Amino acid sequence: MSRQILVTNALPYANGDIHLGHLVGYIQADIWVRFQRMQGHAVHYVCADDTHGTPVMLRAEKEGITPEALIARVHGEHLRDFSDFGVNFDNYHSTHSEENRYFAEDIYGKLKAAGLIDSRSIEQFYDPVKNMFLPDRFIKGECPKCGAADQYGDNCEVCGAAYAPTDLKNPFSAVSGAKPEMRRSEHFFFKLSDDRAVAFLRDWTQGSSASGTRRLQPEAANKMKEWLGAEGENKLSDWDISRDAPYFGFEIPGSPGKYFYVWLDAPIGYFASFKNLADKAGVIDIARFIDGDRAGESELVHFIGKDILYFHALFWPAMLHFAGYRTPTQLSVNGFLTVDGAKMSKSRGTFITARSYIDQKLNPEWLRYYFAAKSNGSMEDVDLSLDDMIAKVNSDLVGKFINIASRCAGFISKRFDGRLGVSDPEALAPYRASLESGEVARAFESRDYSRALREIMRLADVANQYVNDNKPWELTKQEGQEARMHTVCSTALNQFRVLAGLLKPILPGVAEQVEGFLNIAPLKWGQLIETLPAGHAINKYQHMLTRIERVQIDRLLEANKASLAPTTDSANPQRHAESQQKEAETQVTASDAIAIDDFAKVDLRIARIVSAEHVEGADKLLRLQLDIGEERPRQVFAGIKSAYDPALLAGRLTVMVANLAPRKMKFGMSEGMVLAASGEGPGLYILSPDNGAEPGMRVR
Ligand code: B3M
Ligand code: ZN
Repeated sequence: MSRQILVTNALPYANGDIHLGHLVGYIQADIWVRFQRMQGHAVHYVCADDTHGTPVMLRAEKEGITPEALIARVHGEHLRDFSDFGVNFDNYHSTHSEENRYFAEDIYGKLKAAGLIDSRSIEQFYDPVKNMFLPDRFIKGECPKCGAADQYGDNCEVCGAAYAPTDLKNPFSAVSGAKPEMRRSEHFFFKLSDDRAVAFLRDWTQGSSASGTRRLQPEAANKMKEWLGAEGENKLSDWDISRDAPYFGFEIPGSPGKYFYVWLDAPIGYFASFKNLADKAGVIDIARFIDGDRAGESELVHFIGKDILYFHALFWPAMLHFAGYRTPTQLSVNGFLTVDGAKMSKSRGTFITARSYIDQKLNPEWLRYYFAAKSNGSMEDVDLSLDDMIAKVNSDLVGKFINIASRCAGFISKRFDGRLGVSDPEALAPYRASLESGEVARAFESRDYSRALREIMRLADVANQYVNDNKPWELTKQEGQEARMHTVCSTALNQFRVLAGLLKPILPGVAEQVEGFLNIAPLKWGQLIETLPAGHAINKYQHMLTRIERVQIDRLLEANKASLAPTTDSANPQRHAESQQKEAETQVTASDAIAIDDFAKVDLRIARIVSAEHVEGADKLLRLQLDIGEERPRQVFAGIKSAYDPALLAGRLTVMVANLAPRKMKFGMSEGMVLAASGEGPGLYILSPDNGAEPGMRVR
């Protein structure tokens, strides 16, 4: 029976570029969708941009455009990135849409009617310069635990402590630099701590859907157990779902000046995109996919990253359930992407954007193949090991798979007028057995693509072995071996056809070329077991996939480094990088070399800027108090007034020369010197140490 499946990917936020880390989940979902369609199931695959909230509002303001203009531009960029990687949504919509407003209001109204919306007054940081309440990520200050400067309002990147923004020491607004004030305001809450919600979630997160599949992967289900606490315990807090104006989003009906929090309407965007598709297509029965009492008639499958599990396994199903909608059949949660074993890094160039990959002319199917080979259906992180990717693509795809066709096709077109001969059933038997066992199909179904590929590559080995054993290039020279050679090449091409079919969910582009070459209708799973008969005409073989060369990867890394170089010459990053290098070279030769002992005479220390203030009567200087772990802070006058707002300096770490002879200045003693970088033009940049440095540490 044909299944009815609605598949979604997480909605990317509308203020940033798509990078390879995003693509892991999108490629995994797209492969699953293509597989299901090859099986003959009906799949609707939708996504949208997640557009609301403070970051989009502020970014648009900074660019001097409306939020609507910003999200329209980003929508185009995102959609183009996805389609260039073969991620083919049936619809790519926006959370800033009438459909989404409709569902958000409907769900909110029903939750309210169910007694699950509360309102209470809360105290929150307010930016008196920008006249707005500050989301946690726009408040910075010193970590209450370890004292590290410049930490975000919810957790410390240095010591890892989690806290409330109100716990920060010397907080400041990251928007204006102003010192925030505490203000009260009325907020709406979704009562997740309600007994009904807790009981529902305990059951939902551990259970299976009607079809028998577990809703959550085992690791995710365990995480939920932790979050929900033991039976009888209630660890859930109510969820704050409103924000005050100014906010880019949907105003809450009946509550002027209050807006739905971006995360309230973001997942609802799945339904909005689907409704938009249904309205355009005209033939989809949308109720079958979203109504609570028709859940048994269809499946709803969400592909998400593990960072947003909380939203999708707690808030979202609870919202849906208590508003009378169906809940997800399954969440497919993927881990983070690392590159060569490390977190993606802008300075190493491993923070690779989707666009740069395409611009550098790398083949998207290489990445699809590699991500598939590293995906096993678990929540583990996926490592993109660049040399391993090169090796795998070159040896598996080009060396084993494409090679079968390139070795045999020429004989068929030259010697047999492009017509196949009789195939050898014995050589096809392992293929038949594998297809009948359903091994590859089961692996695809459970999203264990690496297992699917192991079996597919085993079959590719079988074909290569067969060609090696039968050597058509020798048969062609031997008298009376014509028919044998015809059979060998035809058999190998039939093996190749099956492999292309099995790989088609992963490599849609290559599969399409194979279909053209073999002159066949689009490959379907159920037909793979058939054999192209003698007399079937194929087309001339054309090369389908090239090898990856290391230089292409190096260029890709370089491109992602260059785009992040300091912006003094941002219009031409290439030239900027070159001129920097020249400067460095001339310095080495031009300046007189010093011995290491000379350098060691300078006592450089990490210093915390305890306070910074203007100096009466000085137009260049700021008075700094610098803590370098001594009993009392040092006073230093620094000529950085043109470049820094003193309010933004307090709390920061920097580097100072601690053994400079004190100098008496008009305004007082200066007991050291702060280092700053400058170039020909205006602009001054004091130094910051990497995370982990402490006041008083020696720099050498
Ligand atoms: N936009 C992911 C993020 O920006 C978020 C996903 C929404 S899925 C409904 O971190
Ligand atoms: Zn800390």
